[in-house]
Amino acid sequence: MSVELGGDIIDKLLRAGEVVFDVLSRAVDIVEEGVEVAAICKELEEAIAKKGARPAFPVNVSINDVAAHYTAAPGDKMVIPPRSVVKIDVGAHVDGYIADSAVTVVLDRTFEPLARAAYEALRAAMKSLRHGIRLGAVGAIIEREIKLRGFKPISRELDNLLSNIWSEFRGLPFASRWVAERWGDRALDLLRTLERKRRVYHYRVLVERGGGYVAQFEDTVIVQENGALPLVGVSKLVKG
Ligand SMILES: [Co+2]
Repeated sequence: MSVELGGDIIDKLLRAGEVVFDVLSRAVDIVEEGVEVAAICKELEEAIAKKGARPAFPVNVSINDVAAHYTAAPGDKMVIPPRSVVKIDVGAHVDGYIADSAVTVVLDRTFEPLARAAYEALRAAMKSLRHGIRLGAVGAIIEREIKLRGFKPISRELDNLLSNIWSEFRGLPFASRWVAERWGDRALDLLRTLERKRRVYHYRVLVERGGGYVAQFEDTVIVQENGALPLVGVSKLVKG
């Protein structure tokens, strides 16, 4: 698949990129031991808005063994711990055109080689990108770069499953049963890991608090000038 990007789109992408760059440089300055994660998220998200873009997702501040996707919860009192490894991941969009970028701030020099490995892996990946290269090949380059430096990449198996899930279900809800049917029991194990890592989410079963019985009828309608046009017409299923 190949998509031609018009000049106006490239402009928007570049503007989003500038905003993310400015915000990440601010991030590098403010991440310090004892600072509240919530304050970091808030300040950086406000900075995105001030610069005329909008967050493409909540600012992520992921610490130590948390690989990605932590953002402050309401009332979150978490602070940056001493000697930690802090990943700041920022996305901004201009009219839906997204730039997404992350940095690692290490608060202890011991972790510099780890951060360096991630950085060199990104550089190698960028050098390899061109029309027609397979994403799997880029993944292999990233993996090699990280292993070369004595570290372990975050499991490619998980990433593979995640991208399978994405292309199959397009971000729509799916059943773990479907995952097992398509990709087997191993995929089911991996799915549990993805849930723990909050890469995919469980829909909770809704239960009436008092244990009372519940009924449901539902339809989807297009609201028109003179009334509602039901897409399904579920009422025809009901006698009387
Ligand atoms: Co990101």
